[in-house]
Amino acid sequence: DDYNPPPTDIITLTRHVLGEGFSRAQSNGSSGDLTILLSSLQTTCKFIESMVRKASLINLIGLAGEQNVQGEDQKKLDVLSNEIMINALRASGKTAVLVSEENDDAIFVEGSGKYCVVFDPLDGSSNIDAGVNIGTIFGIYLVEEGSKGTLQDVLRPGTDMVAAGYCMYGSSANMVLTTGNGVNGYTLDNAIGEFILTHPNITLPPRGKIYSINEGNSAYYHEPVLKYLDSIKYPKGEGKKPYSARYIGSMVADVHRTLLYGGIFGYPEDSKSKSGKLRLLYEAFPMAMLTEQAGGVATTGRGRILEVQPKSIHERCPVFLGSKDDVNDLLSFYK
Ligand code: P6P
Repeated sequence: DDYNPPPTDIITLTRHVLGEGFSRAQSNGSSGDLTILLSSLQTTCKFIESMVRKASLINLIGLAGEQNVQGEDQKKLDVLSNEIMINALRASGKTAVLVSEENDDAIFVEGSGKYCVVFDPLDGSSNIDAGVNIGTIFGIYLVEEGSKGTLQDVLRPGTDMVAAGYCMYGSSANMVLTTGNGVNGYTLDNAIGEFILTHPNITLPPRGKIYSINEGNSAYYHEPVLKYLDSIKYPKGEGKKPYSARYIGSMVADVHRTLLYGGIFGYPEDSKSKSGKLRLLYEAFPMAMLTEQAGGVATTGRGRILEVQPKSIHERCPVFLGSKDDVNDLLSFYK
């Protein structure tokens, strides 16, 4: 009698979002389009995951021989992931404007789609060859009232986003998503090809014990950052212990750990990178929306990331995000 039947009431991502969609429909009459859009995003992430898994086998490792808009060497996986994502989003029939880290210009989709998706198809790709976790990051806007989809629809503050998420390709594929009612995590069950709800209602602890920043840039840091780091490495006060340093150098992996364990992640501006390194539209905004929806704080050091008004689709912005007490401690050095 060691027969233990498998669960037969599994909550897949599609079922879970449909459920949220249903409650949203009761509020604003959404027609399920977001659910359809998210299922095309799921397909993309499953495809990318399968490629990332096989990468070393079908020699996708290594340079594709081209440069992207950032002037970085494109890895083959980058190129394929970007193509898959653009094709799936276009084919969904629900999109009007697409912005990809890999494309100089925005892509305008013919048809009646009403969603704009900004994304980094394979963030952290400089780590691909080392087998480090990488991921897809995306944010979703509704086109503005009466718009058919123009550049203005994607040059809006992150507060206008209706959904945001990432899929991390690691020992398993983890999708983390918010549609504005909290944050949920799903794990891909390859046996049935479904993302299963495994981390309902992800909530950041008010304070963590980990800081995550590339201290190799310390020589370029401005005073407030240096003072904050000093305060957590050489804490004053009876019994205070220093924080642990954890830095993977892949934003999806560093943010995922921060959402689950708490603490603070940062990529500040410094004397070398005037606006930091991370991209506003498809790195900072989605991660900031997730962080706030999980009860945390996401700031540029001067203000709330989500309230930044983008001027161009590839602009950068300084990022600090994580547990609210930790980020507020950092902000106290900016006074
Ligand atoms: P650095 C990866 O290339 C990336 O865009 C993010 O995923 C990551 O957080 C950051 O750059 C790492 O940058 O300068 O610390 O190597």
